[in-house]
Amino acid sequence: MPARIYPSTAVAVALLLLLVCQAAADSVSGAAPDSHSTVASAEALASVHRSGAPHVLASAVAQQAASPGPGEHHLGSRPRRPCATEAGQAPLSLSSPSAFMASSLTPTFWWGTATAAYQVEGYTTANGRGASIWDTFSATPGKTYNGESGEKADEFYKRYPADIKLMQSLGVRHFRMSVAWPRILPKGTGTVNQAGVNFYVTLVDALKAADIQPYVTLYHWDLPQTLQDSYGGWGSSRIVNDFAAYADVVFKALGSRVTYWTTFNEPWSFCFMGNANGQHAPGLTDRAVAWNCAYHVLLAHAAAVKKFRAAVPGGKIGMNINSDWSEPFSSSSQDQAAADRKVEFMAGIFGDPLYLGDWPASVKQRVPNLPTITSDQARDIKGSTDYFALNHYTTLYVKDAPGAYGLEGLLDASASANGPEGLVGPQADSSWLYTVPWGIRKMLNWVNNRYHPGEIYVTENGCDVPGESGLALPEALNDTFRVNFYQGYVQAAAQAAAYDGVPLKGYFAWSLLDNFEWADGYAKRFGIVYVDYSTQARYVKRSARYLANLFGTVGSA
Ligand code: PNW
Repeated sequence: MPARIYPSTAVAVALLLLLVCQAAADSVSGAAPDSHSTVASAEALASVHRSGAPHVLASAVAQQAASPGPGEHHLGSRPRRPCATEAGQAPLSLSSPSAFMASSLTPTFWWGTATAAYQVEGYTTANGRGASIWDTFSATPGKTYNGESGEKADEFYKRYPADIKLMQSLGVRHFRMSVAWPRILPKGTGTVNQAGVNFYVTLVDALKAADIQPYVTLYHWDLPQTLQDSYGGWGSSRIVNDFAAYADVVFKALGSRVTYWTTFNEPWSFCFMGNANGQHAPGLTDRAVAWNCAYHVLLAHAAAVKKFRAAVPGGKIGMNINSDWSEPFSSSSQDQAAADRKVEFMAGIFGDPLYLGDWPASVKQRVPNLPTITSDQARDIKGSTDYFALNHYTTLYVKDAPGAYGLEGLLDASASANGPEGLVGPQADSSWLYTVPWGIRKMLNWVNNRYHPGEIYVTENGCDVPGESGLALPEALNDTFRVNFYQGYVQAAAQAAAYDGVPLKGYFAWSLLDNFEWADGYAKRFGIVYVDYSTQARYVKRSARYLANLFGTVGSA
């Protein structure tokens, strides 16, 4: 672990809150043309708190999370400055906020941006890379928007030196990236492609030379096609040893350079969207395969972690678990139980085995032919992560609905963005994404109270902006919707840490660059940096400058 981690979480969190407030104040008080919408958002957030909505809670845990922290109920009802007392701390000098951030906050909290290999690298046939299931899926008519693929993406494979400079200019100190399995082992197993290994060694060294710590995910969805073809990929137990062998190659190549790792990005997404509703690669529609995938992911994780302990002493490893927050539609015990169940069917599918040693009881009761986690397997799986990595975007209202199915199977619950008081929050460009800052606070509390993981990192959070792809460049760069999203979510996450005792250690914005958004192709833009795909030019959006301010360096681009 790098030396700049944290003597005191409490102090770091208080400083984080102070900084979020300060950055908000900066964006409001500066000459920024988006000041009105930033103010508007702060007021919208305040009205949620004022109205007490949502006042129906999933559990005692959530009740604790929902209780206002000191000063919180004042949000928006008074000028933004000064904010120091919101963290319960004596006011600090804010005469030089940038220096304050750089010297006090940055050293104690991880600010980062996140990407994934297939979404940014391009050069999908260069230097011996084999085909992945996403190359095949994208090339299948009707599977992705306009038939788009990651063939070019952001050309990060060649352009990473300039992108690293860009990150430096934004004060980014941590960079979440993934390794493409088919670059390392073009056929999934067997002969190592040294050119692929060299690419990641060079990239990691370049990041470190720029004082940016790489945070490496081994699998962000680009399975070598040969493994899908030969035995059905994640549907087969044969994947377990193949993944562990691949992981070991990467641990040996990068283990002396990288401290923080994750095995899998969002297994819920790739198992269920890839195998149950077929919207992602490999495009299957068989729930039984999706549950086998989840099971094999857990076994493959445990097998890889065994290799990790031997190859990377002192390293830390986790799994990026994604979950929406589920807010009960009403205060009835049935709706509360339904909301609990919905989170158990998302975060709990992986979180429960990793921290508690078995599937959630609600899952065991409902999923037919659920693979059994044996006591031997549980011994390896339970306790195999060093920290909790949460990917979180949105919240839905959940009602008890006996007989109702979700993507995972029988849930006896239904979910909707429509709550008792209207829409849960402003809708982003993606139909599944609504801006709901209070949801991240509740989600963090759920994770902390159920698993007590000791350290929690938010490893993805961000949004696309309604209509952004249709906007002219100047309008796209003035992304106040995204500024408001980040402001709300970072503030709510900081409240979870400061008021609820959540051990939040870092935050990664998804994403550094507009990139290949899977089935949505290039139509959805999640970047804090705009990419003109016809020229590959990068343009810093307002949200990047907002985050740069948070990250400790006032952005100037
Ligand atoms: C995550 N959904 O994917 C992934 O980790 C990223 O690669 C992706 O770009 C990002 O979130 C934004 O979508 C998701 O439909 C894909 O609910 C789809 C969903 C959620 C997350």
